[in-house]
Amino acid sequence: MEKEYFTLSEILDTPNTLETVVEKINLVENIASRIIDLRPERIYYIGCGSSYYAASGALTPLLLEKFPFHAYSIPASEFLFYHSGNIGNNVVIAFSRSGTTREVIEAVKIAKKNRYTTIGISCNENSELVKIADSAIVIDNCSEKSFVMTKSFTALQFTGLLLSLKMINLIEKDDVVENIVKEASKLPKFIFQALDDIDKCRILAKETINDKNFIFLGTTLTYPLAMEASLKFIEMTYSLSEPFHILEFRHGPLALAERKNDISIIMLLANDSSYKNSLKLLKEIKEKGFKVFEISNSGNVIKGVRVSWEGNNYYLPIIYAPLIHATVYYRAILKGYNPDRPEHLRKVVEDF
Ligand code: F1P
Repeated sequence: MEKEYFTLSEILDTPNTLETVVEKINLVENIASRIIDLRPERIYYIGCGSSYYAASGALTPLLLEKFPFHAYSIPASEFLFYHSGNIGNNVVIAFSRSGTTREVIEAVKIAKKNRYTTIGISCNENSELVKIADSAIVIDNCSEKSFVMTKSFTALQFTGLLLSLKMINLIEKDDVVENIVKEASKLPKFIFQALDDIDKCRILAKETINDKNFIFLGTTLTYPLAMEASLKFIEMTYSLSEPFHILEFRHGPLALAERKNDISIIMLLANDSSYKNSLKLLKEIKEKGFKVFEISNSGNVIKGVRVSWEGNNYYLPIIYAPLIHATVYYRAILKGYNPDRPEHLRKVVEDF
């Protein structure tokens, strides 16, 4: 019998953790309205590692367009290096599973000194982040034994996304946005069912087991998840992986056709305005001899995993994330690695 690691049970627990986020929607709305009442000049979504990618997914450029203020998602360290000098009516939203990552804490401290309003989103109620932030959202059932972030990543992004959507709705009441927020309650059950197909993730891991490198292609909606997927392949399976925006693949990375035999490309597709061109690229790179897989909500998946989500595409990264986490988990197992405790990885980085 194959040994089961914490990481697998944590991935499978994603829907339960998302359920607790849905239950916090009033708190999320409260904080959104506090931010909007401030009429801030700038909002920074910050974090480190997977939490930075969760922050980026919570602020997709699509949402950014709807904000009347400037909003950025940046690593906490870059905030410290280049953005901490601004003084004024700004907001920092800090994402951190542990709530103790040093760069995040330093960023929040300096933001407070500069009179910013600070919001923490964390899995750890007793953390320094939750203590020092002006307001905090603590996600229940979100801490993990595994060093790598799986369900916590998905829950942090989901919470941040709901916060962004609530802010947009408060800026200008919009029934479409309100309905998207309402749809959030359908996600836990949908993901629970999608994880029934976890064998497809194992098959994907098996089919790519001999590849040394991975490329994740995403669009505006799925690109932050492409970054997270790449980090996870590096952390759990020591395989070099790179994210690109889908059609950016033609602008340089195509040269890797020289090494196509040890590379797998995984496309994170959405059946939206990007789909037709994505399929064209898929065909083109297959003809070049690359192995290409899809995670998609379109009906035509040839190799990979199809999800039948018909709700709003903003939620696609939340649905795809546990499927990607499961694929990396199986790759680690098949390679004989310990997915709970990857070599050299620290659960929390406490130096800066
Ligand atoms: C984030 C993080 C992880 C990474 C590593 C170190 O921590 O960068 O993404 O896997 O283990 O910590 P946190 O701020 O969310 O606790």
